[in-house]
Amino acid sequence: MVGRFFAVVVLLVTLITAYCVITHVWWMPVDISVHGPKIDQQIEETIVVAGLLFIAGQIVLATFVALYGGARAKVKQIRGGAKPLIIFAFLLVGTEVLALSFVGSKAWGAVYFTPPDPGSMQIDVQAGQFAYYFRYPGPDGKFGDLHPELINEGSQNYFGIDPEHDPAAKDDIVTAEIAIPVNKPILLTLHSKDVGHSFYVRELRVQQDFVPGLVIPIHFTATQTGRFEIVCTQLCGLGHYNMKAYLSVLSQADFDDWLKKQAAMQ
Ligand SMILES: [Cu+2]
Repeated sequence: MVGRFFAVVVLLVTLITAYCVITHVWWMPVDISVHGPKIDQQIEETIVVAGLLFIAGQIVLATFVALYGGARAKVKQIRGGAKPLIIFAFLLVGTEVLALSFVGSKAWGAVYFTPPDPGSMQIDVQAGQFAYYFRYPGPDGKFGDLHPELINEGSQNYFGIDPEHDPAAKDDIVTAEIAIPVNKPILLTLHSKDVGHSFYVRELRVQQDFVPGLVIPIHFTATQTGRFEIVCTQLCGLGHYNMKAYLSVLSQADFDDWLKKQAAMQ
């Protein structure tokens, strides 16, 4: 009796879970990137494969529990031990993971093994406990050199640039929010001034860690205008929960206006 009751519970949990996944009750937000559809397709495929195995596993569990569970349960040694079963499971799961990695490498390669478009707009990003700062090269199109020893929150020199001695740094535009033109390839170069952080924009399907001491490039093209949240997804200290910024995807004209206003505020 207990066994059958538990089997029904297992099947109900399976049905409700499958329903929520299939009807996308909790699902990803809309994708606004050029590379995103490949990632979404990969996630769908992974969920289908994992979901079918999950359902099959739950049905087997429910069957065994209905047949042998409850008061009739007896501990019985499988003849010859469970070794063959474990080897079989090991090979099955191993093959599945390998197959998914192989298929998924296409989506991964589209993000990481494709060089950025040569016409990309480069924006420098500095992460630090617990904020992001962004840097545009200004009218000369050149970034000033970085001198970490010059980083100073008090004088708002978040990147450690030297505008007094470095002509390329003079017109650099440093902002607390990032704006980009829609349909324009963007290349971000990520720096961290203290610990590991992360740049995560759900709608862009971009999630990349910052590592102190490294300059990490990441590129993407946004296809829709709007305002999106950037959150830090690496536990980076007490203020981690509050580490966020906003990304505005604007039309080219709006972007030009925005950048002009930011330049005037430097
Ligand atoms: Cu952080």
